[in-house]
Amino acid sequence: MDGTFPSICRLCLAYCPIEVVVEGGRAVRVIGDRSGTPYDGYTCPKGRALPEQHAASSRLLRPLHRNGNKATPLTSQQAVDDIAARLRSIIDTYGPEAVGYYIGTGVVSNPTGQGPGIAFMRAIGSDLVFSAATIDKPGANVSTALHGNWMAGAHRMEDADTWMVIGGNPVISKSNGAPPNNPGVRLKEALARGMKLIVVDPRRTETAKRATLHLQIRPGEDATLLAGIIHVILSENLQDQAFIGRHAEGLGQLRDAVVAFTPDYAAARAGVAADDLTAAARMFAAGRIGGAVCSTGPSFSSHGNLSFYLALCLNTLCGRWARAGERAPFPNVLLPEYTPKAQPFAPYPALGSRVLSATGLRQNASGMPTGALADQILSDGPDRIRALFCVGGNPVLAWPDQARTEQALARLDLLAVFDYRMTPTAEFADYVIPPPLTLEIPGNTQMVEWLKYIGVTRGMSVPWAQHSPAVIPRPEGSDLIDDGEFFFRLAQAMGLQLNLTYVSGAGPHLEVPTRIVALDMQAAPPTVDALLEMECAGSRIPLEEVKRHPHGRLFDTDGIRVQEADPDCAARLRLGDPMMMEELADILRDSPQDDDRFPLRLICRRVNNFMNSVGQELEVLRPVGQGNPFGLHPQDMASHGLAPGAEVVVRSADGTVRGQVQPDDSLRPGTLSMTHGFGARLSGADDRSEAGASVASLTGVAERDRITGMPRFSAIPVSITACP
Ligand SMILES: Nc1nc2c(c(=O)[nH]1)N[C@H]1C(S)=C(S)[C@@H](COP(=O)(O)OP(=O)(O)OC[C@H]3O[C@@H](n4cnc5c(=O)[nH]c(N)nc54)[C@H](O)[C@@H]3O)O[C@H]1N2
Ligand SMILES: Nc1nc2c(c(=O)[nH]1)N[C@H]1C(S)=C(S)[C@@H](COP(=O)(O)OP(=O)(O)OC[C@H]3O[C@@H](n4cnc5c(=O)[nH]c(N)nc54)[C@H](O)[C@@H]3O)O[C@H]1N2
Ligand code: SF4
Ligand SMILES: [Mo]
Repeated sequence: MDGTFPSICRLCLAYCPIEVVVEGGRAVRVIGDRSGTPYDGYTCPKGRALPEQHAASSRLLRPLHRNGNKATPLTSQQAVDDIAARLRSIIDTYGPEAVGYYIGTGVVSNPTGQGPGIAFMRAIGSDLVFSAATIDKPGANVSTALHGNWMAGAHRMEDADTWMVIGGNPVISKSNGAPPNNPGVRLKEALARGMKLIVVDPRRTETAKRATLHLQIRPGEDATLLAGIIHVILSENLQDQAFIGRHAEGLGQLRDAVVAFTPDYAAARAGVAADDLTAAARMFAAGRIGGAVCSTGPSFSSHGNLSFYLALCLNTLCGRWARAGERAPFPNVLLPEYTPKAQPFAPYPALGSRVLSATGLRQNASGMPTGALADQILSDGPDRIRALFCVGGNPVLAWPDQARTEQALARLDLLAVFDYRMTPTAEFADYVIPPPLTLEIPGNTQMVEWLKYIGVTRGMSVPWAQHSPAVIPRPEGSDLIDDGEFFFRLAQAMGLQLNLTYVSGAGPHLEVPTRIVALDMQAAPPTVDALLEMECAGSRIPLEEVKRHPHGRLFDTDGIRVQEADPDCAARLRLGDPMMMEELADILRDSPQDDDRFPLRLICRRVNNFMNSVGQELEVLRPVGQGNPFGLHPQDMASHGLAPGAEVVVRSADGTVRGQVQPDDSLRPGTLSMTHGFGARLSGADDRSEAGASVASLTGVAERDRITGMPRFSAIPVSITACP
C-alpha cells in the first residue's frame, strides 16, 4: 500500500522516529518524524539511506551455500536442514562446547532474534555465547560489578549542572554521554540552561566543540587523568561527605591510591595543563546534579576497567545518583514497572567461573571475551570451537588482528553468517542466511530503554515509546528468514525445546525477577510480532497502548518517584576496590615509553555516514572511490613532509595499511586518526584497495586487558611514511 507511514529507524541505537514514503510497495524516501517527538525530526544520512539499503542490488535475497569460491542459492528450509545435520555430527563427535555464537551490532536492527538464538545455545548445552559488548566497553559492566550499582539510577544530563564525557562523541555516535534523542540539540539546550560540559578527548570532536572545557588528552592516559581529578577533589574537600558517609566505603583506600596523582604529575602524563585539570575537578564537583560518563575512547586505549571504575568513583564522591523524592531518571515504559530505590546494590563478582583454555581468560560481567574468540577456534584444547554462528557481526573487520581472525574463520568446520550482504566475513561462511530488513519487519523502542543496564547513564531518559509495524513487503521472490525464526526452525529440526529468558537488569541487580517463556515447539515459528509481544509482556505501559500511538508517545511518569532506601539496607558502594587500586599503582610504575619506530598514536573515530562496517556498500553513503583518509595534524604533516592527499603507508607492530592522508587540525599533535569498518579480507588474491584501509589489520592481541580480554583499538603506536 502506498502512502507515508510512521516508523522507527533501527540502524543504530538512537532509534529515531521517521516517516517513510512508500510508492509501488517500495520505500522511496525517509524523513524525520516532526510530529512533536522528543527527537525533533532528527535523522542522519544513514537513516535517510534506508530506501537505498533495502533496494541495493548487493543485498542478498536468499540463503547461500558456499563451497570454496562457489556460492549456490538454497531455500531457507534447506539451509536449516543442512545446518542441523552438520551441527548434529559436530556435537556427536566433539560435544556441544564445540559450538560458539557471536552476536554483533547488526542485531540492533532486530533484537527479538537473539532470544531464540541464545535459547538454542542453552538447549544444546553450550555457554560459548560471545558478543560485541566485550570488544566495545566491557569495563562498563565490570566496573559496575566492582563498585556496586545505584538502584534508582544515575542523574540525567537533562537535569545536570555539570557533566563530563570521557572518550565519546555522542553528537555523532548517539551513544554514551548524551541522550540518544538528538544529542546535539539536547546538549545545546543543557548548555543554554547553564550546564558545564567537560570533554576529555584527544580530538576536538563535534561534542568537544560545544564543551565548556576540553581536555585534549594524550591517548591512553584517562585513568591517570581521572586519578588526578579525584586527587584534587579529595585534597580540596569538594566531595559530598554526607552521601559517602551513608552509602559508600573504601574512601581511605581510594585517597591513598591517588596521593601520587598530583595535578602536576597527572597533567604532565596526560598531556594537558595542570590548571585545566584542577579547573575540571572543581567544575565537576560544583552543583548538585551531574555525571561522568566514559565511552569507547578509554575502553579502547588500555586500562578500560580502571577508567570506568574511577568515573563511577567520581560520581559517588560527588553524589551523582538519584535521591529519594526525585523523579525516576529512567522510567520504564516498554520495560516492566519497578521500584527505584535510593540505595546501593552491593558489589558482585566481575568474573564468572567459565575459563577459556586457549587464553585463560574468563567470562566477565560483560560476557565471554570476544577478544579471545579467535584463539578459541585456533586452539587444540578440549574446548576448541569448531562451529560458529555469526549473527549480525563482521569479525574480519571488527575483531583484533585481522590476519588471525581470517585464519580462525577459515579453520572452522562450520560457519553460518547471518547478514543481508556479502561482507569480508561472509566470504568465509559455509552458509549465509539473509534476514528481512527493518522496514519489512515490526519493531519497537524497548531496546533503547534496555541500554540503561549496560553501565550507567545510558539509554533513554524520557518516557518515550513507539511501535512500528512493517511498512513495506519483503522483496518479491525473496526467501528471507529472521534470526528468531531461523533458530526456532533449527531447534525443531534437532528436536530441541527452546525457553526464552527475559532479564531486566545488570548482573544480579534485577529490577524485576527474570521471566522464562517456554515456546511451543509443535507450533509454527513465532513471528517477529509474536516475539515483540513476549518481550513486552509485563511492560509498565502495555504494548497495545503504545501501538495506539503510531508516531510514538511520551508517557506520563506521574507518581514514579525515587523511593527511600530500605531501613535495613546495609549495602555500600565500593570506592577502593583492591584489584582496581592495584592497577592504579601499576600505572605509576610503568610510565609510557616512546618508541622511535612508532612515533604516532593511532586513535579511532566514528563518522555519521557509517555504522561500523554498515553503509559501505551504498553509493549514497560512500561515493565510488571514497575510502577512509587518515587524519594527521598539519604540524605532523609538515614534519613528515606530507602534502594533503598524499599516498602513505601506516605501520604498527602488527600490520600495514595504505591510504591517503589529510590534514586535520582538530587532532592532538602526535595522533593519527582512522575510521574502522573499512577494508577487505587480507587473504585473497585480488587487489581490493577501493574497499579502504582496514584498522583491524593494524591491531594486535598482545595487549589484551587481563580481566576482559579487551583488545587495544586506540592509542596504538604507529608510523607513517610517504609511498614512493
Ligand atoms: N579497530 C577497531 N575495531 C573495532 C572498533 C573500532 O572502533 N576500531 N569498534 C568495536 C566496537 S565498539 C564494536 S561494537 C564492534 C562491532 O563489531 P561487529 O558488530 O562484529 O561489526 P559490524 O560492522 O557492526 O557488523 C554488523 C553486521 O551486521 C549486519 N547487519 C545489519 N543489519 C542486520 C540485520 O538486521 N540482521 C542481521 N542478521 N545482520 C545485520 C551488517 O551488514 C554488518 O555486517 O567492533 C569493534 N572493533
Ligand atoms: N554514526 C555512527 N554511530 C555509531 C557507530 C558508528 O559506527 N557510526 N557505532 C556505534 C557503536 S558500536 C558504538 S560502541 C558507539 C561508540 O560511541 P563513541 O564512544 O562516542 O565513539 P566515537 O564517536 O568513536 O568516540 C570515541 C572518541 O574517543 C576518542 N578517543 C580515542 N582514544 C582516546 C583515549 O585514549 N582517551 C580518550 N579520552 N578519548 C579517546 C576519539 O577521538 C573519539 O572522539 O557508537 C555507536 N554509534
Ligand atoms: S541516528 Fe541515524 S542511523 Fe541512528 S537511528 Fe537515527 S536516523 Fe537511524
Ligand atoms: Mo560498539
